[in-house]
Order: sequence, then structure tokens, then C-alpha cells
Amino acid sequence: MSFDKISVVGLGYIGLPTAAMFASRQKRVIGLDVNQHTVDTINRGEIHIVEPELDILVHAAVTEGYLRATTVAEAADAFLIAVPTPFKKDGGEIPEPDLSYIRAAATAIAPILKKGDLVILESTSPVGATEQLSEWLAEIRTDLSFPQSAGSSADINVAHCPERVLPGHVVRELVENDRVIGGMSPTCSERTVELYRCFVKGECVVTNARTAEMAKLTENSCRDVQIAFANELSIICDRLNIDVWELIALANRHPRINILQPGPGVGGHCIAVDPWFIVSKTPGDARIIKTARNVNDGKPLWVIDKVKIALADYLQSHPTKPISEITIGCFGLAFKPDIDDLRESPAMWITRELARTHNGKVIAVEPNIWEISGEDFSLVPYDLAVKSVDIAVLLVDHKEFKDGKAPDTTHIIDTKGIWI
Ligand code: SAJ
Repeated sequence: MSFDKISVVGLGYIGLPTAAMFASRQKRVIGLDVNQHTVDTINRGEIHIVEPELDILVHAAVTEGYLRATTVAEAADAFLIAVPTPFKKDGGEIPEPDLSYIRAAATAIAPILKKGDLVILESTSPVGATEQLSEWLAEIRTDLSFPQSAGSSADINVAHCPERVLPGHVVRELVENDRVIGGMSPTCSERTVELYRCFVKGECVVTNARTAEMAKLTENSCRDVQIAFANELSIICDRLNIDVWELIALANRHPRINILQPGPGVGGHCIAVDPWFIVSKTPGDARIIKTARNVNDGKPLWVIDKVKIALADYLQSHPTKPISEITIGCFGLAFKPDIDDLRESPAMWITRELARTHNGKVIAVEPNIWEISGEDFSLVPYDLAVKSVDIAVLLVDHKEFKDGKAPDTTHIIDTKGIWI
């Protein structure tokens, strides 16, 4: 059976590019989202996020009539679920995954499922989430059979196919990256490979759903551990008065060493979140993964301490200037360079914390965001900020900062090593 109509549930950083990609291959795509503003924006052929080349892709898909967004679920042959999987913020030592968005997606699509449909979970998920999704669907649709009970002869096929694209390179990586496909039965996997083959040029590697879930969590946990190593090095080097950037460049000349770069902490909706999905399932065993999370989560506080030290030093060298007239400038708010994504951003957290605690002015420069409201700091253009800050805190290595002039102050805390 071919896939004439594809429904993508969740039109965010992954769902929208995926929907546009299918549409670019002349598939009829229905994008489902709970946010009316998102739906209206897409139906005008515009996008609500910053991602290179996505605007052209979405505009073409909508004007050619292949992509349409809606807030009401419609029947399709395949459903791709790309909703958030955050963790519960209930203050526990080990955050627990929050599957409520997956459950809401299941509740939305269950009534319109028909025999032969394929349901794919793309959201990064804890081990067992795909089976849980299938259970939720089965609870609502007792008239249909699902792979947990009927295996390859089920009416509905269910698989996990984690997204693995890098924000900022999504359009290219969606096509070129290999895909891990974990079906709940061999037929589920076969159908999923058939669907993705429509635009994926990378290899579609088949496994089971649990291994596919763990593979994605493993990739992001591995990166988190490696970044934690770099962040720990930066703290050690600061204490020992060694330039960590030079040190890493030297060590990386070894043929088998490839140390990542330190920064103000680890942000985003993936690497700062996914390792907890492993830790929460196996808290006694995931010791390095947990420690890495704690090292990376501790880095923003360390940066704040460095700003406090710089402020004390500034006050000492400018004894007549009251603290209320001292401006701290934070350069970058996004969680990584050249995107507008503020989710779990250490830069945003540090800026808010400085704005809350500093008795003078705090300004921020974020070239990818035009306005910000409800914050205790203001957004200022780069050329103005470099002239007016007393203490500069470089938080994101956006290309504008790399290419531009460093701030006109001797008090610079450069967490990305581009102005030193
Ligand atoms: N970071 C550093 N130092 C580095 C590299 C990154 O501090 O050397 C920081 C970034 O500034 C950022 C955070 O880590 O705050 C995460 O950035 P990232 O570029 O490592 O990853 P993401 O979150 O944008 O995307 C990751 C990718 N996973 C891996 O590279 C293993 C991507 O392929 C996944 O698809 C994505 O997570 C996801 O959606 O899970």
C-alpha cells in the first residue's frame, strides 16, 4: 500500500522540515499542530522558526498545494509524531521524562486511524515509549489490532525513527543522515523504511523499537559527556592560568584525540534533556552520564561567579563610578550559534540571572531575535552594545560576533574563546 497522504503531528523544529521534505517529493502532507498561530503562519507559506533554507522549502510546498497545516486531525496513511518530550520540572534530583505530548498526539490521531496505517514516533523518547504509544492507541481503538499483540499481522504498524538532525543544518541532514528504524515488528520496520526512502538518501538501518530509542539517547549522552570533559577542562585551566582553547587545539593534534569545545553550559531541547531519560531508568548504573549532566548544568553558575569577580575588579579600578551605572552586556541568548532557539539555553539563564541580581543595567545582543518581552534586560543592536558595555559576557559564538569588533572594554568574560 502506498503512502498518498502523510500527517505530521507537531510542526516544530523537526516536524515542519520533515513535513516540507515529504511535500517537496510531491506527497500530500497535513501538518497538525495545537498552536493556531503556527498553523496560520505555515498556511501563508511562512515559517515561525529560524532554520536555513526552510523558508524556501515551506513556501514552495504550501504554494504548490502539497503542504497544509491544521489544528484538527485528519485521516492519512502515515502519521509521524514529532512533539516535544521534555522532562517533568518537579524539582526531583533525577528529572523524569514527560510523555504527555505523546499521549495527547495519540489521543488526537487514534479516532481517525484505519487498517493499514503507519504510526511513527520521531520524538526523542525514553526506552519503552513507542510500546507505550502503541498501548495508548490500542486502549482507544479496541476495534483495531496493534503490533504488541498481533506482531506483523497488526492492522496498525508502529515504529520509532528518532530524528538526528543538527539545528542549523536540518534541511541537508534530513536527506543525508542515516536513519535508525525500530519497528515493533518486521513489517512495521519495512513500512517505515518504505516511507522514509521517499527523501532519505542516507542508509535506513533497521532494529527494534527499544534499541532505536536507546540509540538516540546514547548519541546525545555521548556528546554530553564529551562536552562535560571540555567544560571541566575549562574550569581546571582557569584555575591553573592556562588558555583552554590553546590547550585543546594542542591536544587535538594527537591522531586519536578529538576534544570538543567548552562553553557557558549545554542547552537545547536534546543534549541537556535526553541523558536524563537514561539516568531516570537506570539511576544506579548511569554514573558517568549523570555526572556529565551535573558538570554541564553547573557551568552557568561558574560563569556568573566569573562575572561577579569581573564586576568587583571593575569597581576597584573605577572607584568613583556607582554600581548602578555599570552596564553588563550579554552577547548571545540562543542555546548555540546562528539559530534563534532559546530552549534550555544557558546563555538565556545567565542573562536573566545577571539582570535579576545586578544593581546596574543589563543589556543583551541576540542577532537572531528581533524583540523580546517580559524580561529585566533589553535587546540592543551589536554596534551599540560594543560601545556601551562596561563588562562584556560572550555567551554564544554567533557569526556576527566572530566577524565583528570585540566590545570596547577590558572586562570581558569570553565563554567561547572568540575575543581573547
Ligand atoms: N556545545 C558545546 N561544545 C561543543 C558542542 C556543543 O558546548 O563542542 C553545546 C552547544 O553550544 C549547545 C549544546 O552543546 O548548547 C548542544 O548543541 P549541539 O550542537 O551539540 O547539539 P544539538 O542539541 O543542536 O543537536 C543534537 C545533535 N546530536 C548529536 O550531535 C549527537 C543532533 O544530531 C540531534 O538530532 C539533536 O541533538 C536532537 O534533536 O536530539
